[in-house]
Amino acid sequence: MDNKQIARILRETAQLLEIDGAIIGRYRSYEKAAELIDGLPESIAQLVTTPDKLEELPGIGERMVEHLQEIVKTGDYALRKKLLKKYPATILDLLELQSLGPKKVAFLWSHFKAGTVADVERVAKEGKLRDLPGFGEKTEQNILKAIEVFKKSSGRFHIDAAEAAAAEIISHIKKAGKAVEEVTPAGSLRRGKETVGDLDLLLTLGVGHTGQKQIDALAKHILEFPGIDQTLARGENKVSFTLQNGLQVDVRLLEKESFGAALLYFTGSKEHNVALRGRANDMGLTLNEYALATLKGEKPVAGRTEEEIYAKLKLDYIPPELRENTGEIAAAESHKLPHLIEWNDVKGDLQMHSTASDGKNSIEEMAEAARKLGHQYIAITDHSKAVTVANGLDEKRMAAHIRKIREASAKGLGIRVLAGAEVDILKDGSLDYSDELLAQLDVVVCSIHSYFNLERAAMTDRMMAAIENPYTQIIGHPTGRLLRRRDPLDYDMEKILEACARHGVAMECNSYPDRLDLKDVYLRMCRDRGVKVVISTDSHNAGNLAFIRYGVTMARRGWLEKRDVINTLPTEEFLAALRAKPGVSKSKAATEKKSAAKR
Ligand code: DGT
Ligand code: CA
Ligand code: CA
Ligand code: ZN
Repeated sequence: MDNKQIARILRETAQLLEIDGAIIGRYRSYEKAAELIDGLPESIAQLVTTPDKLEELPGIGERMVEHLQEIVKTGDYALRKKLLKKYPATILDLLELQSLGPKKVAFLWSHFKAGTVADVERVAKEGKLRDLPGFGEKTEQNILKAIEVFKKSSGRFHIDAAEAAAAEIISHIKKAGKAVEEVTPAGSLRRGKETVGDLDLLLTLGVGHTGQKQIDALAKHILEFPGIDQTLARGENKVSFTLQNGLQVDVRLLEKESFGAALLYFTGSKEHNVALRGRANDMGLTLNEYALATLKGEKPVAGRTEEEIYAKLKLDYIPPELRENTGEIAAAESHKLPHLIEWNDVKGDLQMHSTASDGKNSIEEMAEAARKLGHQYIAITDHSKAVTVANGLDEKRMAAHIRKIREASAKGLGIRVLAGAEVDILKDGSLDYSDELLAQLDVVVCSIHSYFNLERAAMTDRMMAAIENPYTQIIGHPTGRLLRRRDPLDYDMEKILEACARHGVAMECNSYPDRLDLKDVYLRMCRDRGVKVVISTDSHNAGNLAFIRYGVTMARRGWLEKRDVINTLPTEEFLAALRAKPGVSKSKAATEKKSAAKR
């Protein structure tokens, strides 16, 4: 069991307890433990064997140690199971809807026995929610809106959840030993899509293990994976099942000779495959999941590796992230594919929160974790005062916080810590801090956290005003989307990117798995229009810093190269590449910052 799963069990227990009307202290302890464990680098499954060490962690007491031992040992938690007898598991879906918290969910359950999204939709459509205490007509509308978003994306899974599930299944399958040569994820996960509909795994059989009896034994082993909810199919060379969270998994068992052709086929996308097949046909060849072969006589010409198939099709190798039939085939033909950014190209992380606002770790802890990841610099960017729910800092607190960050950086933590803030873009597009305070910051990230539903024209004006503000350097999570939960803000992206290019404002590629904002198409527009991009994590704990990989994957899907992303530059060059603030020449800014760091 990995930390993510343990955290999920704890979080669900907390949510169910809260729905059940438990007192706050009771569910908060589960919630806190979940948050901690989610971001913990050490494995809980290991730590439970040394309870004393486990108890040293903040907020983990003797009782929680026992709970964790139970979870690691049994793979579940008795209290959670008991609560799931009382409430349907689908009640947890309701909490995913924006504008529904545990109190309201409990209320809906006790009044209408509404335990699924469909139930809630029905009572909302019947107009039964508007007169309830604490609801009102606006809430009813918002709930219906949230249900639309949920329905559009239901059945899809965040990339981190899909990746974690794949890793576990692969590790189980590999216990079969020599029967298995390799297991490789294909499909949308391999292409790095932000959400995944189902998992496609390709298994190559070990040499001498390709007999039907051996394959049957292997299929049986695969279906013993403990996380399986239902077995869907068990064919000659395919097994399909669902996991407890509803994710479907298809495992295809293949011989090595056709691995390349199968990998190409099952990686997709479908549109890329169709285009490749057309090209093959034009060349007198045929391409399927077994091989590339001659049209006449079906003599195989390639199949073991993707590289050899692309080469035979007279194409450069196309990285999976680009396989969407959006120009990659023409580019591969003319040797014009981008040299995509890689994750170790990134040298810093420019959005993260500390305990000063809604983060879980101190400045020093964030710095240490970032240093371990190999970063040369980070910016601590706590929230500004408008975001009261996230304990945003007023001007006085922020000024003190800036001093604290500079002191921490001066301590020599082995990494440069820049003083930043995530400054709210208010309804009218003005920023949440005075120019005087903004001038003191090294890094100014500006984001929208309120009034998500302005009309397109008003939202475009609001963004324009923020970009035209001379202190704005980076736009944080630019479209505000939450995958599976909230639609992107509606504004004229073309106009906004043109303004960013003109003013030297960078767009953030936010690596947080439920944001991944900007999306690939917009990142590619940034590249084509010369808009600078910054890849950041928006971390709320030290463990989140590793999310940077997902941002890099999105950047790759957006065809970005190292030179398109300014936080691939070393510290001073990065600072020089940020938009210079008024009255501060770039070279002067760099020297000032240098001496500030030395102080
Ligand atoms: P997903 O699961 O919705 O996130 O997206 P994919 O891309 O993983 O799609 P999936 O699981 O339906 O199929 C995996 C790959 O198999 C897909 O990317 C391309 C290939 N494939 C599936 N069905 C077809 C088809 O009808 N024609 C072609 N050419 N390829 C297909
Ligand atoms: Ca798939
Ligand atoms: Ca599939
Ligand atoms: Zn934010």
